[in-house]
Amino acid sequence: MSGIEKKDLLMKLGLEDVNSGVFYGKWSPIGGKETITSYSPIDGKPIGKVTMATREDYENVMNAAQNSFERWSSVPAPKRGQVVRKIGDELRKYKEMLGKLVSIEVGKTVVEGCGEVQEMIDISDFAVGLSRQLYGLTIASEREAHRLYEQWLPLGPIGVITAFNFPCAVWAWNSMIAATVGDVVIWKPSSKAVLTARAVIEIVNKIVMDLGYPPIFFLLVGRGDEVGEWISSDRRLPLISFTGSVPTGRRISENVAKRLGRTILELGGNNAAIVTDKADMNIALKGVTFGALATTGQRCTTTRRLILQENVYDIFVNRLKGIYAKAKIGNPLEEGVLIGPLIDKRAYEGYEIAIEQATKQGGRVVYGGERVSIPGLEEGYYVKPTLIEADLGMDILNVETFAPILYVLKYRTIEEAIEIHNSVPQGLSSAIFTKDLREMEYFLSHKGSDCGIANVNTSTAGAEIGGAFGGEKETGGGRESGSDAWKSYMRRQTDTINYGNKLPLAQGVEFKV
Ligand code: UN1
Repeated sequence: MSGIEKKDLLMKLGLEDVNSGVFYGKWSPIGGKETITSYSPIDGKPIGKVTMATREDYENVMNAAQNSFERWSSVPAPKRGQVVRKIGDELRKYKEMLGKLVSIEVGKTVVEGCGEVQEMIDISDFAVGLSRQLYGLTIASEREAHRLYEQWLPLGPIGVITAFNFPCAVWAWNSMIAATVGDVVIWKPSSKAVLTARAVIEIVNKIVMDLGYPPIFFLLVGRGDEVGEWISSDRRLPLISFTGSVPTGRRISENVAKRLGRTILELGGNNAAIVTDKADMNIALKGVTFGALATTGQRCTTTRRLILQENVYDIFVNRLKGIYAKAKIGNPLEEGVLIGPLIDKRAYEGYEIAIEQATKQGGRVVYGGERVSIPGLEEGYYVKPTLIEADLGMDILNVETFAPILYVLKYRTIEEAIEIHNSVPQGLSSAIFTKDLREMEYFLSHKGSDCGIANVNTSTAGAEIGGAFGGEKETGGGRESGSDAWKSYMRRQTDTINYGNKLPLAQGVEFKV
């Protein structure tokens, strides 16, 4: 993409040289504030600047959010759904532009960038339907002339902290559901994806406010150790949804727990695919390649470990090497490119360190392991996707490295495969490739995968929005997106109504006064 085209796109999305990074119904003035520069990982060049929130900005956002919540939570849910429907329509119009911006700002391919915006559209559609399905149970009461039921009520302003790798989809998973159930959302995006966040906030609030509603999506750009701390420690935010690393998630969770608030945590994944000797090899190869290489190995759902049955081990590794050799590395804005750059220098260092440690621990690099120089894009951190034959017990197997490194392990029996599979501290996504019913069902049974997501004959990556998304163990236990994840964004109230003319007590207790 030429410089002019890039400039054009940024202008169309209202992204000038320096923008405000704080929205509380209007953009906070930018004068004299510290800024965060957004660099494109494609060529390492700056693409724009956004101001960081001051403490005063923060209070402005909190006050505006509380006022908006008062009004928004009183709007009937199906009407809120209609607003979300219009947001989905607007996002459809912006799909290409936003997708391209995502590509420029975080380096994923344009196809994947547009896929991410599609994910925002999908969750909007889901939320519209949900707006007419916020139901509670009615339960038989043990007391005569009593009705017992539960209802779900809006929770309050909530905080959403997102990572760079899905700079708008994960926000939408949270925000479209939260808005539908009557909450308002304060967003702290990753410092590496501030332009995308700004563009999204502008697009969605315009719809809301043009329809005569108060702003419901707020933005607070800033450093994690500052804004992240403010948000997580603030009692005015009953729920914090955090996507990111395990160490940061632990800190956020401790802050929220100290004030007995709620969290939805989507932390590290260390996902494995098991390929058995009964797999359809072509499907397995495609599924593993997509899982390991999409978003240059920087998805929470990336396949990081490949567990191969010994009879198919050699052939599978050889064929995978062939596919890796053909996968085009380069400018993600160009058609045909599958592997874009890593997000930054630190990510590249992480890639180098992991390979060094794996080698020290006995791993054998059988493909990749090095940086690639792309003509004209020398400042970008492009790397070869990497295959490392590993042995059980290597410490590095427990570590999530956000890079396209795939550790390959060998097994004999399906029980052994599951043991290897479940031996890591994280528990987000998992996959088995097999045509065998017994293997499949074993993998999906309580003795099988210990992850929040378990797939058969498809990749660990690329979940649809309709299911609940999240994982177990160090992944944090949160669930976002579809299914009944909406319940986390509401407060449940159990109600007992006595419509009789006596006061019978539960458990048959007699209280003689
Ligand atoms: C993430 O990496 O945080 O399942 C989210 C997937 C995408 C979402 C990933 N739909 O790979």
